Amino acid sequence: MEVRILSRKFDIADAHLLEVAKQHGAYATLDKVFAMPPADVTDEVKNSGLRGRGGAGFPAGLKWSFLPKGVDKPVYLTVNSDESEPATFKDRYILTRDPHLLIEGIIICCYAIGCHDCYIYIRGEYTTQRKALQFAIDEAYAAGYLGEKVAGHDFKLDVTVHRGAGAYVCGEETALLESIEGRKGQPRSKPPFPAVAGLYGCPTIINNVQTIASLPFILANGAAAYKAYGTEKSPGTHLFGISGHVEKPGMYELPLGLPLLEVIEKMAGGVWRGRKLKAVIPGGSSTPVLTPEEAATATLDYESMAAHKTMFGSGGIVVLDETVDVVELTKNLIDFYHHESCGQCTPCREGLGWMLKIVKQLLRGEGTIADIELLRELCDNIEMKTVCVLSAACTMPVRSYLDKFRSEFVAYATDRPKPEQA
Ligand code: L3W
Repeated sequence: MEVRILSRKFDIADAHLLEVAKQHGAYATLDKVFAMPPADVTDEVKNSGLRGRGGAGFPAGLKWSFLPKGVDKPVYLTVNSDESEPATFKDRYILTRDPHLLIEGIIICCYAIGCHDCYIYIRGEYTTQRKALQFAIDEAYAAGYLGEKVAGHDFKLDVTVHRGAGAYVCGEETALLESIEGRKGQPRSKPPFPAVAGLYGCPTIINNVQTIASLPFILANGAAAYKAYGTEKSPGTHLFGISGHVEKPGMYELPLGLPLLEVIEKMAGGVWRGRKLKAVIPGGSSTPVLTPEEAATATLDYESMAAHKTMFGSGGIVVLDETVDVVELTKNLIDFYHHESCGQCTPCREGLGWMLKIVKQLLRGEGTIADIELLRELCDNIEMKTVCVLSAACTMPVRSYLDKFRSEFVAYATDRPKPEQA
């Protein structure tokens, strides 16, 4: 099932070092790329159908083409390396095991969009990853792949790593820009989209690490070679992180479109300890949960996940076995998003705290059926009433837990002994 495009060098010893990476083809596409007009590079990416790998799946080449023409302002590339979505751990493999793949992708993107200053925004907790990345950047400067003349071509490019300080919301693209500019990471209203007015008010492309790391293969082998993997609307490969109650949790690069349960079974060894499957979170904590029946018909691509009323997300699959208490899980989830709310919008700041109180009340045996209804109502009233999607990233999965595992919430509101009876 596995395909090695992004992960080709992951198991090669010392592939994070320039010398070893070059022996295995790093930077080999650059001469070809610099011989192409920048617009042709964008077209190749457009034709490949590559979609943004941060969670939203927006077509990468299309995003680049939103950059305004003839504006007398610098264009920036910002690589979103914040990777804070719970259960998501794909980009850190690239950052530590093949950082030169990312740098090569950055050069390709910057050439295509006419950018001479790239910022990589990396989450503060990624200490090892930042060191590996900075080491690779320093090596790339020393070898002439970054700096005044990239790989000997008449193209200047500087790359700067900017560390976050541990806020989940800074993975949201406009909060990320605020943070780079030195302000508190609070999302901006969109439009204008960053492609029009982003970093320091200038046109800015923001792409995820994995999106950018996919570019060397596409430019080396052509859009058709990339489209040979995956499905028509979800082409290519993705790094899937499978965690939770499986025998072999880990990172697997797979073409999109494979059956979800087959992947869990064949790659991750199935549900651990011979237990039964209770549910699957398909793409990071923000994505609505799938029951075993739904998971049985879902495939790992954007369209199938949308058809199952969830999202493909960030490729972070979490398998939950029969022992999971869904009400406890819901509490953990709300607790996380409530803690990470930037506080800018009242429905998110106050509403998530309210939701947390209700679930805690249920767990203490002090909740009622009316509280369950209220929780559901709050989800509807908070979602899409805020500047960014952080609140929806909480309410969408919570609604799915409430709707699909209602009996567990009801049990806490009725069957369980109240504390004084216990
Ligand atoms: C120009 C237009 N640009 C859209 C751009 C926009 C952005 C991209 C996608 O949230 C999701 C979220 C999380 N002109 C444009 C345009 N764009 N229309 O396209 O935009 P959007 O708004 O659909 O999504 P988003 O705000 O980027 C991302 C979900 O991902 N998620 C989060 C994962 C988090 C990680 C992590 O920690 N690394 O992966 C997981 O499911 O809930 O729905 O660039 O500017 N007309």
